[in-house]
Amino acid sequence: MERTFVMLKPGVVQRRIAGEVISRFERKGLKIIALKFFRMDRSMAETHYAEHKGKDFYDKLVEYTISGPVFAMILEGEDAIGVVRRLTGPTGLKDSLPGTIRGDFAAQTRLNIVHASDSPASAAREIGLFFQPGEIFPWEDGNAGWF
Ligand code: FUP
Repeated sequence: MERTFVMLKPGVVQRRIAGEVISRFERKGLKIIALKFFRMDRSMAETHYAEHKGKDFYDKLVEYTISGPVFAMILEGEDAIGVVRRLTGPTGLKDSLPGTIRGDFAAQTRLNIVHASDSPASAAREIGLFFQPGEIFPWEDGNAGWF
């Protein structure tokens, strides 16, 4: 089992599509084991996107990230990092195909709706940045064999 970090960015809240996006992760069979709704401050957004500091899109990316509340969550499942990245689709608008979350809901690369960890190292870092251990609730289900 693997854990990954997913964030539904402010545009998801503004467009009232959070349920639809979360539903895609649930229907795949991933488990939500942590979830919070909050507005990030600038310093947290800058820490989260530190790898992009200095790039031309960085300032606007940070502004967008703190422009309103987000849903932050941890999803668990077999190969969860790869599974979630395939569900979200690639970063760039031109590469994200219909059927993926970004392909279906995002009209600009910068406003691409969701963030998802891209490696075990980033998943560990991001989970640690957004959640305390006591905010994570693993659970068992009787249908586990189906997923
Ligand atoms: P991802 O891991 O798919 O979220 O992609 P990145 O970490 O490379 O990019 C983080 C965010 O920066 C993207 F969600 C959108 C923004 N971005 C741009 O605005 N322009 C770019 O050319 C690349 C990324």
